[in-house]
Amino acid sequence: MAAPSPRAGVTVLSPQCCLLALLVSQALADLGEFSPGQSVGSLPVGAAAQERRYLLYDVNPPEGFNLRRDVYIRMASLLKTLQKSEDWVLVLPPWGRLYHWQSPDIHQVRIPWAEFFELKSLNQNIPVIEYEDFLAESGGPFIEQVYVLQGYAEGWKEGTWEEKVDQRTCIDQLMYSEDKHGYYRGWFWGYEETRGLNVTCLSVQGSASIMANILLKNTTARTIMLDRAENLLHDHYGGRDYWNARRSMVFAQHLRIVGDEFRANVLRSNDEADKTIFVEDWTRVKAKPNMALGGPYLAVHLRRKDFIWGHREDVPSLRKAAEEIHSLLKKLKLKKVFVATDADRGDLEALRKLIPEMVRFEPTWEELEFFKDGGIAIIDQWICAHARYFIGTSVSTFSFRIHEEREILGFDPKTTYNRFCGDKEKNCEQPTHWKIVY
Ligand SMILES: Nc1nc2c(ncn2[C@@H]2O[C@H](COP(=O)(O)OP(=O)(O)O)[C@@H](O)[C@H]2O)c(=O)[nH]1
Ligand SMILES: [Mg+2]
Repeated sequence: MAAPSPRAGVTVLSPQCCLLALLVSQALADLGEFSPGQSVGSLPVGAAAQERRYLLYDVNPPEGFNLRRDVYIRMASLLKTLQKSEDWVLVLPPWGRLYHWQSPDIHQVRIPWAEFFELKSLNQNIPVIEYEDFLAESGGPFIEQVYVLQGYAEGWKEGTWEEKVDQRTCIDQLMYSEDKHGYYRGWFWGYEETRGLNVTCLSVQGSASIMANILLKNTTARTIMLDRAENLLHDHYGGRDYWNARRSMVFAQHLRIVGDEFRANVLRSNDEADKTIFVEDWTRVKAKPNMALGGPYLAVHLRRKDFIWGHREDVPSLRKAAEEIHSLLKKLKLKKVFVATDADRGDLEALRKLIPEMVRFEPTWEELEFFKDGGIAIIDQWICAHARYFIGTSVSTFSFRIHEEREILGFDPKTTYNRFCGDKEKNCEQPTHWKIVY
């Protein structure tokens, strides 16, 4: 659907449109440019009042679903830091246009977070709202300040790591362009009517919370977007805040239900027998070590596609993976293997021949249309998270998120932090165990 252009809006002389135009130009006149020396104290009275401020963000387009989930955790830390000084809320970037979401004929853009995660659970960690609620609440499709985050053109000097942020000229070609009215247009999650009022490039080096000073002191904008937010690092990877944010990312109930039904019907797996009781309120969960048993099946995540195109040494051939699966089934005295994979049709046929007993979650077209590629990926992850034993693919964030889910459920780390080795890989180092900090 094409959004009406502002030009069309101005030529149609309805009273509402003119009032809006007036308000917008007023708002524009009130806005200051980014100036590093500007402090809240020097602003006109009222501008820095205790009004709610909105933090928006986006990630480099080629990044997949599971790295994006990681960037959310970094933004949650920043929001926590901001909240110590002012009332801030994180606006959840709608999902869409992801490279891996290739199912044809399904409209996969402007997807709200509630389709994948429980908003109530997220809100128990930090205040969050969906983008559409932001539009309603903030009164219009304008983002006052867009900061495009980038590294430093000169890189960093060896041995002198310091955390810093500086306004710099943009290194890459800007993905925003100014329209006739001086508004910035670009990719705002498929909301074509959204525009930025200011776009500035910032070179950043450090953890997410280094942005706090800029947001609190160097700008009075109430709505601020950090684009390319993956340039910021974790405040403290694996620390308490990290895990609180991670634990708050509870999968949406409708996806859990489908995963649980599949577990029950196809894998004879249920929470009571598996000792994986799900508690709705994550703040009250504290898994005892090695508490979970898991369902009577082996789960594997076989990442293919772009992971094999580069002939990576740490990714196995299907034959090697099948050998490993059979040897694990024997060792673990299990009969069933659940396979989560992004393999193409050819690879799937080959897999079926190599592992005839393999079980997969294969959605009907209706299910795919309803849950979308992101939902199917979550159902796969949920089923993998409940298995007696899991083995994943080297440095896949899809596999990493399964590790975390199993950690939350209280599995013995030996049954979780495993990965396939490449056919000729010499030092097949296994994934790191990240223990929950409660
Ligand atoms: N349903 C499903 N999708 C997968 C699986 N493996 C990969 N994908 C898709 O491919 C994407 C991989 O990108 P990403 O999430 O960034 O993980 P990474 O690239 O493996 O680190 C996922 O988000 C899914 O869309 C799988 O086992 N099941
Ligand atoms: Mg990826």
